Formats: sequence, C-alpha cells, structure tokens
Amino acid sequence: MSVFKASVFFAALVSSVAVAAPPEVHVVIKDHRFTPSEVKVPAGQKIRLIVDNQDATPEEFESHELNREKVIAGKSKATIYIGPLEPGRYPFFGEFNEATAQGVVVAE
Ligand SMILES: [Cu+2]
Repeated sequence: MSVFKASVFFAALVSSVAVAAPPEVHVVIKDHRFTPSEVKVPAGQKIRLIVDNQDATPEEFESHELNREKVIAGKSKATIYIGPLEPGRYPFFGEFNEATAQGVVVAE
C-alpha cells in the first residue's frame, strides 16, 4: 500500500469510528401503554431512544428525571436522545394518557 493509499484508508477508518451512532433502544406505544415499560440501557453513554407511536392519537413522552418532553404524532416515530446516565431509574410517562402510559428507563 502506498503512503497515500494508507493515509486515505486510515482517514476512512477514523471517520467511521467518529460517526458511530449511539446505541438504539426501541419503545412502542400501543393502546396508550409503553412496551416494554421497563427499558434497560447502558449507563455512562448517550442513547437513541426511538419511540414508535402505533396509536392513532398523539402522545407526549415526558420525563422530569430525564429532562425530556416530546410530542409524537399518531402513527409516527420520534427519536429522543438521552444520557449519558448515572446508574439508576428514570421514570417516564405519556402526558396525554398518564393513567396507563407509564414506564422507566433503567441505566446500569
Ligand atoms: Cu408535557
């Protein structure tokens, strides 16, 4: 490999590491409930929480502990970045259906 080819190769390698996406965790909203209702995530790193609202009505993902609040239209998905988190439990709820839409992120 020439010096030029080698440097292109290493530049590509470094940039692919730099853009590595944070781990993804999926949660479904259906019948005004979160599934799973307990979401385990690794502590100490940024997480992409992808919330798939399969209900026809909008829901608002809200968590005081995670300091997040996001309206998700019916039949659509939203990405919510959380963390890096200390180990612990971080409750969340659906503000539009709080009686049933309850969950918790567990960082460990
Ligand atoms: Cu709210």
